[in-house]
Amino acid sequence: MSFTLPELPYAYDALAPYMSRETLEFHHDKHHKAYVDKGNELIVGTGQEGKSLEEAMLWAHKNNPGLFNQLGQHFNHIHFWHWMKKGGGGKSLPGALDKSITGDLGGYDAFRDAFVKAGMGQFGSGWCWLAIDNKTGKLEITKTPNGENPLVHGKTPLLGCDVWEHSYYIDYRNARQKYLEAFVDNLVNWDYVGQLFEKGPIKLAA
Ligand code: MN3
Repeated sequence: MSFTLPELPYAYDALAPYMSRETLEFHHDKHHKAYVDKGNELIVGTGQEGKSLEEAMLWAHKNNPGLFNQLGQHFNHIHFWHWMKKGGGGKSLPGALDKSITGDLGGYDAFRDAFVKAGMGQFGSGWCWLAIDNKTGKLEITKTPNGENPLVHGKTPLLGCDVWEHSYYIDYRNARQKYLEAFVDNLVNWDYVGQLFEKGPIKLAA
């Protein structure tokens, strides 16, 4: 079984003006597609064909960095499209998630501040995250370089923002902070984040 590029869960112009049709056309149709195509090419002969994306990704993280770059980014982008919606963002969090954000992170405003700071603090390409630490069960804000994600560090991603320049340069040029603020304030699909929170930690055999 090979990996496939999922359709966007909304129209290309649905997220405008916060994320334009042009950005989504390049980001989904070119960048995400390239991760899928290259991942399918590099996985041949590794023994990981037919494994789930998460299992193959975790294997590649330890054994095959070139393949990991592609599979990590495929995993991240599958979720990234669902982490946004038209009319999203702001404080409309599901109750249980809101409670944990208050308990573990000090409330929504502290979350917003830490999430934007993590995205700004990631030098070069990467991602910033809201994740569950699988060991403690607590929420935390993290950042990762390139195609890495919290899963390879024993954590479960609930929300991630892509801070590769291809995600914001068309709409925001070099203003990464404006992009991060627009993502949190106007795009986050809290319903999807809440669903992942309810599912709880993803635990994979190492
Ligand atoms: Mn990207």
